[in-house]
Amino acid sequence: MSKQRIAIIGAGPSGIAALRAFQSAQRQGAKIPEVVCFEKQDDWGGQWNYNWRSGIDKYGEPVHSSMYRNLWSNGPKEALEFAEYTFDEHFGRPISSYPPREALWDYIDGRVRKTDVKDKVQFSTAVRWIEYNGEDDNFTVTVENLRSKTTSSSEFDRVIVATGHFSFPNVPDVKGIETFPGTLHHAHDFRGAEKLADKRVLLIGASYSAEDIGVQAFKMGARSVTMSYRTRPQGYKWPEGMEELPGIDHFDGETVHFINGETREFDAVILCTGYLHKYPFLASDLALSSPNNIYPAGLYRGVVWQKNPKLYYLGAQDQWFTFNMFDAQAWYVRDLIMGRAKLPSAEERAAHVKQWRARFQALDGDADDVQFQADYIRDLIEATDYPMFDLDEVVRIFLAWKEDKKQNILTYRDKQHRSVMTGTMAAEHHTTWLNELDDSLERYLSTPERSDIEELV
Ligand code: FAD
Ligand code: NA7
Repeated sequence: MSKQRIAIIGAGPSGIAALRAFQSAQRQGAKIPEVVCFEKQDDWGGQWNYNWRSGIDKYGEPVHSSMYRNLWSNGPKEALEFAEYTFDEHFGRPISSYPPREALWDYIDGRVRKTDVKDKVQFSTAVRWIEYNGEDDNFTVTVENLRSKTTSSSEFDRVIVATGHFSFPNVPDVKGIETFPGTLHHAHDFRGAEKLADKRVLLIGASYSAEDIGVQAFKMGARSVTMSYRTRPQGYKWPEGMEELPGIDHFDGETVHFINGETREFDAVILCTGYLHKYPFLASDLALSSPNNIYPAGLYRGVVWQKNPKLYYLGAQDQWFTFNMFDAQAWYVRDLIMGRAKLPSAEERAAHVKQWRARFQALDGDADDVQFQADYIRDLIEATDYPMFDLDEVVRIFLAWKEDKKQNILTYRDKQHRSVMTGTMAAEHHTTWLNELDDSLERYLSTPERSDIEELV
């Protein structure tokens, strides 16, 4: 029998998790399928692979990453740590709980840097179309090599979609917004807050992007930061100069009228209105369509496409947990593909999805959400040989993080948490987040003289 061929679409943290899962089985002596990963960027890391460009990349493709220069982890690193590659192993010493983007990219890369996993990735290669062939029960995957501008097609037995879902901006219409004379972007195109210094900034949205771009703008000296919520305010104790207002009724030039009757004038507007699940290389019967939530409909155990169980999605959920959840998903999908785990019948799968969806729909607030996602991951790990870790302790870390944010949204990143993988307590960083203006890995890992620090305070 010829080897199964597996296509992985995307080499972000989820795609790398899939590559790593197969490699791990191979290291234990198992015969693994032929795996090919297609990645449209020149390097891996997905969102963490920062791109100074916005809009269109050098190949004329939509820029994938929504990350900005000044981004630091917005959750504690202890909640995303790989169970089989720890921060201690990577950095060789304790680091702080909220590393900047470059340090996290280095960690993701470090796990697989010294292996042959990278050889399985075809970089600068965009997947254009995936067709399911009913008769042969396989998929034709058509790709374009963006460097040579050549297209080619080949057959695969299974497809793992790992293209992320924070890349295609959700851009709502707002009455009169076309009359706004200042700068107007979506968070996807935001690359750094420096140019917001002295500006009156409006952020539309009330989730992670609004919160973090808001505090970045504050840090970089924005004259004022106003965040507009649709459903409910974020409710943090904002420092002077930051405020939350309800929805927008309309724009009239630089003046914005809010639905509570208040008005403000702005120089810059950033739409922090989230992202769309969009899979332009899949027909509608294969493409996931969902709002951003932690249990999208149509996926058995959050990964198997119910309508065609040879198609899998990784990382399709809204994310409390990230890297270690992608690992758990990847290990489970690998085991299904390699016949180590049994796929239940369509009816059993549907019943399972129904049960988890019902639980998901009854969730009431953040604490419930985090616990739900922890239970979801536990269920996957129990079905695989991925190392189990103390998920309940990670839930407590998340709740402590939420509490720290409630206490002070500007200082939560200066707190330390303990790794559930190694027991190591995070180090105190040499400079507080508010005072640190250099986000480079070099600076992060350096040990500056005390006077350097004091100069910044
Ligand atoms: P992605 O990282 O999005 O990777 C998908 C990959 O697929 C990309 O490399 C892309 O180029 C490739 N791809 C897409 N389409 C194609 C195609 N047609 N053909 C070939 N390749 C394709 N998580 C945290 O844990 N902590 C944080 O602090 C944090 N901050 C974030 C901040 C921002 C602004 C955003 C947007 C996300 C943040 N996240 C954070 C969540 C982040 O999405 C995950 O950490 C992680 O990157 C998701 O991994 P992924 O592999 O599923 O998707
Ligand atoms: P999210 O978490 O999906 O949040 C989107 C926000 O945008 C949310 O507050 C929505 O309000 C709001 N939204 C959506 N549409 C509208 C309209 N039409 N008007 C006003 N407000 C709207 O996206 P984020 O970008 O914040 O975060 C995504 C990832 O990036 C996350 O993983 C981070 O780590 C970084 P709602 O509450 O639904 O009323």
